[in-house]
Amino acid sequence: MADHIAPPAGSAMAEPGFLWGVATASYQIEGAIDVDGRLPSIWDTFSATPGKTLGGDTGEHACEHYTRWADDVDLIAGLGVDAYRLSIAWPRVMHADGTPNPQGFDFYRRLLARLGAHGVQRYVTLYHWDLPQHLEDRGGWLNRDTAYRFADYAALVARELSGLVEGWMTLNEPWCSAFLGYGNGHHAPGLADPRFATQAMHHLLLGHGLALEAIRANDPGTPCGIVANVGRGTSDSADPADQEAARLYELQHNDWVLQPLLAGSYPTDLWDKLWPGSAPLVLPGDMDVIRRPLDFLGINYYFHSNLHSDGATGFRDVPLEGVERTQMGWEVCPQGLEDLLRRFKAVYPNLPPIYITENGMASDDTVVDGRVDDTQRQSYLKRHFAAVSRAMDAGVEVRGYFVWSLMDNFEWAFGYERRFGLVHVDYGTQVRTLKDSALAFQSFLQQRRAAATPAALTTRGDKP
Ligand code: IFM
Repeated sequence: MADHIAPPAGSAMAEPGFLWGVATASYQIEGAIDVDGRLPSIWDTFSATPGKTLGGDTGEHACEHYTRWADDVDLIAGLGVDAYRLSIAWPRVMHADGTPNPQGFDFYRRLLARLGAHGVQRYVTLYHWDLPQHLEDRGGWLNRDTAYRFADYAALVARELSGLVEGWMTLNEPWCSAFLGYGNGHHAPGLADPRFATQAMHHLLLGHGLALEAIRANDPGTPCGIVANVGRGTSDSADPADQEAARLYELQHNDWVLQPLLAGSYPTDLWDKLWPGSAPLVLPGDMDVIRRPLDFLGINYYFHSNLHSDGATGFRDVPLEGVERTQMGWEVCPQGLEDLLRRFKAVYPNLPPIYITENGMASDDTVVDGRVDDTQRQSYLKRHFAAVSRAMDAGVEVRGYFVWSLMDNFEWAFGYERRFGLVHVDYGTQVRTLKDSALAFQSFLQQRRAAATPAALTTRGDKP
């Protein structure tokens, strides 16, 4: 029998107005990479390159969501969530000449309509890392022009899917696109130079600001935001050099993205201290575009890191002994999420309302007699719900929480080995099995709905 996952008794997170959801991303679940006019993406190229992903895994089949989408929507609705966060694959919906691909849009229209028919709100990310390869061939995010192409794409999608979406998110985790993609090469396109990372980040954020305007012009009234991954970094050493290392870690992971978005400037210690000589080229007016007001901010949080000085200008990760870790090796630290939310509110007075757009963990889950015992995930989620609840009690406005992920999927450079899903996927048969955590989440959502007044329930499905 599944344990019960729930926020603490009396928490605002248990009220009907709080949005509970699950999340996925196009490349991680869709498969069908070469059908109905979909163009190649940088992740097709990268994952097909020997040595880039664990076991040589690619997104070629993934969860076959492109053909199994209707059953997957029913699965989502069956969980009882209020909302589903998904992403649109840019190479599926836009031809290289900028014109729409009707077959790609048909897929997303049917998907979004079925979600809507079930009363599930739709939160749509425009860019979750699957850049069309033809744009990478012209420099990708190192080319300023890509920011303008992204705005064209955002305008097209907002126009085509207007009325089917309750919330738009421009970019997912620009830190990962910039740093892992162009700074250390762990992700597509696999380039490794901090000067590339800072320039890519600038163009990503510029693209975000341009896209906000494009979305608002083409789907007026639907809230728009961006999703940032954040990391908690502290040091177990009181040595000032190690304390400074922890400060630089958070600067690099969090403020590199949040400061330009919310304060219109970059934390210059990035190029004055951490990566000397890596300042990006910023043109007059760019920061005003980047700091355009957000309707909400998505926060993705997973773990804590312990930092020491690297003996020069940077930091190094010194993993703590004897702490709880996930299948990814990530240190479990719910308190870090509360700390960060409180810090962001203190540092950025104009912090918009927050959605936790991703939180969850990977474990080596197996189906035994039709059941998946994922006790650690249930405990992980419950403790993170409590951390968010404490941050809300301290005055941080959090409006919703999306568990990552709906189902096991392609975990980028780690392929299919790492399982983040509430739902187990057998990649041989594509059978989906609700893990105990999914059953526990479902049971919490059912109880919450049963306790809600009829008046509160009629607001479900309305735009926030
Ligand atoms: O799977 C990813 C997701 O695509 C982006 N955020 C982190 C998740 C877990 O690594």
